[in-house]
Amino acid sequence: MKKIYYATIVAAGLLLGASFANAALVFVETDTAKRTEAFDVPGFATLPVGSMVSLGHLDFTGFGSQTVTYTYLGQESTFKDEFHDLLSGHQLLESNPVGTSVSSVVSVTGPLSFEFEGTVGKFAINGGDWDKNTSIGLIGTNMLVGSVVYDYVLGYNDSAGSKKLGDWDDFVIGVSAVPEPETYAMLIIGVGLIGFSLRKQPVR
Ligand SMILES: [Ca+2]
Ligand SMILES: [Ca+2]
Repeated sequence: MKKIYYATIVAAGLLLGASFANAALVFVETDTAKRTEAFDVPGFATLPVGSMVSLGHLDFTGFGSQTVTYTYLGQESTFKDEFHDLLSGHQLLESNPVGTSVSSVVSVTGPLSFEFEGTVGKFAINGGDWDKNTSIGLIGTNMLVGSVVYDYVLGYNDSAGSKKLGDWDDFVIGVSAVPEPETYAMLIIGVGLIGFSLRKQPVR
């Protein structure tokens, strides 16, 4: 009986951990825009001209420490665009092979600390300023690209005539968060303590 009891608690902890991991990142929509050009990065299902795109920023809302990984998925820029993970100081470049990733350990809630750069010195900061006519768009959520599912896929629009004109394929990244091992451990201990205290309560 006891064994089943503890196995249930551990299973509940793991389930909770998995659901928290999925819920660690949230895209905050601040505007919308319409695709006026084709999305030309290979490996994506068709994203038709005329469909709407959410514009905004990606927040960390998880607890504990989580490793956030940014993966380069391709580009259709006529400029040299870049992605900067400002927390680790690492960058993704157009010269990197598709699938190249950088990561950093995040423990502070709020906008993730990254930016896109295009046309030299023209930035779109996640949760901060966007230089004129640049924007960060949501391409997909829990999206399968190649053989990998990313929590979020983001596309940068580097210099369209206006925010209403674009394709959000000028630098495309996949973003996923995974809890650090000690965060899982804390969670399992927490669930265990809740189970223990429930068990101590007298039956009425
Ligand atoms: Ca395009
Ligand atoms: Ca483009």
